[in-house]
Amino acid sequence: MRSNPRVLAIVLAGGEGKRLMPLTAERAKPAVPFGGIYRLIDFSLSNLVNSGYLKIVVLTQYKSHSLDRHITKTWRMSNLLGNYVAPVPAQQRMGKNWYLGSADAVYQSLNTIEDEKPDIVVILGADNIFRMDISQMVESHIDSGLPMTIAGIRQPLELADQFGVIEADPDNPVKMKAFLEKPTNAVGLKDSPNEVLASMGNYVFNTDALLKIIKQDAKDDDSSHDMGGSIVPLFVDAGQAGLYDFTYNEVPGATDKDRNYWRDVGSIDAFYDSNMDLISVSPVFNLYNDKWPLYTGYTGLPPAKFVYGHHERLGHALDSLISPGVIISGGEVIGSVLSPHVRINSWSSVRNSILFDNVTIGRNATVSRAILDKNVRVEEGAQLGIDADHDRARGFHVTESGIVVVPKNAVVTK
Ligand code: ADQ
Repeated sequence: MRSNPRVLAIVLAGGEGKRLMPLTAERAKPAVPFGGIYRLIDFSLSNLVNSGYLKIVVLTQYKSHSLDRHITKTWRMSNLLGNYVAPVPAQQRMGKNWYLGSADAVYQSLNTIEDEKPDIVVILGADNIFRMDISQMVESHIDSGLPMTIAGIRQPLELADQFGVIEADPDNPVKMKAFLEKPTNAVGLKDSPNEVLASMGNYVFNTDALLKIIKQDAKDDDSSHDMGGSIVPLFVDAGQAGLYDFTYNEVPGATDKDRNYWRDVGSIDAFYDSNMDLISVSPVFNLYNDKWPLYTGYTGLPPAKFVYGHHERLGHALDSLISPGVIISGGEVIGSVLSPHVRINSWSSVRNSILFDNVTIGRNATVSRAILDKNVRVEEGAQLGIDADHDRARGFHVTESGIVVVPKNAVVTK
């Protein structure tokens, strides 16, 4: 392997995100807005670009329109050096079916690898919030001499059934001994019984090994054709799977708190909590790190504006992320994340909530612990997130922990 390998990155962006419904009713999970101005996929793409990997294909599938639009608008790169971020839709090449699983998505798009002829293929998920210098993982991969490497991070034992769970080789910490995809009976780590080592869904492969295994898996009718479920175990069984411990990852400008931040925002509660992580006074994930910028799409918006509103009621926001294009007029916003074009009107109160693009909060309305999808309008005097039974009666989803979610374009009446 040459010291400066040619790397192609593949971002798996076909996830349906069922547990994020209704936020994924009309958009692919990687296109779900996050942190006011971002979409979930911006984190993986920013990590790749900041790591110097500028040849990227994004495999899309389910409800990919807004994702495609976001990628083509935001992630258009200069072609001068042959760099690209290219969305590749399902049914690119082989067979009539949509992708069966993430490994099938790679199989159906093998021509993108064969055309590029990279030495190494990096495969990332598109639904995680983190900062990672992928080149450090690639270096570790090359040093290990193994054909495949997976990134691991410690996670609470009770979440083990949502992740691939890794057992490191006790004699060789950069090698995997065993791997189980979403086990229901996982055992905690020896040195920390309440934690497991989880796969972050990020993989590095030598190209020849990936092509061989993906083609082999495609012929296996019993396979789930999934990266975690099928491909990783094949490497582990052959004693050929490397392990990269995310705690070694050093990203410029990271704080002690957010150095190892990684969240899988698979559920509404996780999505909500992860947004809230951004706004704490000393945030667990710090957006204000210009040494590892997070890129996104909005351009041409006016600054956020705060006005007194009627009868000199002070429009204000505290402990909140307020995007450009927002107008807060005589209402209060506390502990919340507001996307562009949100309007907050007089005597209204928005607390501990997430408002997507173009949400309007009417006068005297109260919103608490809620997620409001794009274009939602809360009518004058309406209450949301105060009485869960009333919220459910109006057809809104309320999570066990009491977060209410209002779908795109809905009107919240009294
Ligand atoms: P999950 O996230 O549950 O677990 P999956 O649903 O396959 O696995 O999603 C992984 C990535 O692939 C996501 O970015 C998703 O959008 C994308 N994806 C899913 N199906 C796809 C398809 N058919 N076509 C294209 N893209 C698709 C995975 C691993 C676990 C690991 C967790 C970490 O399988 O081992 O622990 O990620 O979050």
